[in-house]
Amino acid sequence: GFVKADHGNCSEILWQNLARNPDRTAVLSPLGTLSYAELIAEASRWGNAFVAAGLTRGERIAFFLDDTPSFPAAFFGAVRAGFVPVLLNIQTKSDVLNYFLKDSGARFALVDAALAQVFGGEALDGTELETTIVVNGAVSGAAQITAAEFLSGHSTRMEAAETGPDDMAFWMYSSGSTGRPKGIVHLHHDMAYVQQSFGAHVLRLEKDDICYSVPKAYFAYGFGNSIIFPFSIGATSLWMPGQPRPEVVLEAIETYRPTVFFGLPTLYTALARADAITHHDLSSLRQSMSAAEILSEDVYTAWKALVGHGPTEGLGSTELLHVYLSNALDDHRIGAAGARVPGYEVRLETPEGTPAQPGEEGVMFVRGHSSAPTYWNRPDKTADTMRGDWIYTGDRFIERDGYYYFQGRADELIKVSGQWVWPLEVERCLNEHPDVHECAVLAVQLADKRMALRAIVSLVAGVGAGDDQTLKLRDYVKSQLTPFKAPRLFEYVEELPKTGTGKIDRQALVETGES
Ligand code: 3SK
Repeated sequence: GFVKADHGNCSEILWQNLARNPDRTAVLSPLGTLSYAELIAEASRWGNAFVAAGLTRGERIAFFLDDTPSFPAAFFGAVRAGFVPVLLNIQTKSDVLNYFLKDSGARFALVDAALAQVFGGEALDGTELETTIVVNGAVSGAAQITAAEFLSGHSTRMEAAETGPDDMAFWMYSSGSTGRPKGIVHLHHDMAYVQQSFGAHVLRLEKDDICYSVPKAYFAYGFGNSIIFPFSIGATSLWMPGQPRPEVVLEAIETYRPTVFFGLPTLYTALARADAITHHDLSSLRQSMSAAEILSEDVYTAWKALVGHGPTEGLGSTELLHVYLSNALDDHRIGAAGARVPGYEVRLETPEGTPAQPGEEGVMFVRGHSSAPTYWNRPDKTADTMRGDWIYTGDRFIERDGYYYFQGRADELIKVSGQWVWPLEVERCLNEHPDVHECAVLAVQLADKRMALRAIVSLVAGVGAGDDQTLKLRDYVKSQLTPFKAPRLFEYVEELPKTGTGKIDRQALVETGES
């Protein structure tokens, strides 16, 4: 059975490797390689340095870090000492950063040198921040010190603080598709549970595996891929800083020869279309995973033709910490987010509050022992989402043969010409048109207060935008769906804005529609 892990301190995930395989490679990166013994020594220095700096148990430390070896070292040092890393999206702009710092009350922050400029001025106004520790480079402002200085003289050994399994361990913020982002509080036992469930039952890494997660570790999906799964079994994790442009990713695969690759649909789409793909040796890959959004059949097939296997699709959430619905490596249903991952219970509820029958649509609830108990300081949002031990996901699904098919968000239904439309259905239809590279369909209120659909479309290379194109796409939707589902407004963009996690940034699109 699945039980709440009894890890009193989640740093045990890393520390157990000290006795088991101290000399195996824990971390690979362009900035250097660390064995498990070296990573643990480095993490100890961080933990001891935080204690010496006078932090108190449970105190938050803001992490504004790219994927480099400093991330896991500082993370494990902080949690081992009983402090709480707040893992921030490094694409955050200064106004939202200011909100994160105020909301978390962090006095200490870790920032990559390449990002240190953002950590000044507006971002710090009115916050409690006292010390910014700059990793991987030089300081660029007052109240900043380098990691070398901060860590200097601290011991490379460290005992775990007396935390318990239900104590707060780390936070991540929801990307906030609407409203203010919420601080998602995870506990010390959550990481081990994710390994027991998705790690042991779906991913099933071997010790010789090298994991490469393009989604970064501040994102829950990347955090599991780069930290929880490889370190739980003594495998290797590749940490690549910088923008994951297709050429960079392909080069990294050729150079570091990862065996297990983690991406998102937008990345697989870009890689499958990159001219350079056929010039790179991708033969090290034995398994690829995808999450967060639906992967199109074309991209699944293109990836399979390139590397010999399609990406295994799953779906998770930051509230649950990782994936709770997944396809299996040897049983993949195209278009399905997946089946329930062992260790999680899922149920679909109809709008009437009754259990949805197979083939009937319902909103998904999930439970399992890795779920965040609360949002920080947001009792209203906590009550909306954390319902007893169930998490209300707000995602609508249909279940067939134990596999779940995503139908859109529960809050996205809009009424056009007196009839209900799910924007996702229109998006899917447009995405099937050969001229469309990607698109988003949103509701927009017209001057006379009626609602209409607005499509924001990026066309494939070589196809021109304009009224003729709009007519063509509108006619296509009319022919495939029903006429009232054809968007009234079409806008063409080079590229759709993405969140730090690679999803289409719908909130940014809503804002451009309002201006
Ligand atoms: O979006 C997802 O599918 C996901 C997967 C794992 C962890 C976190 C998230 C949001």
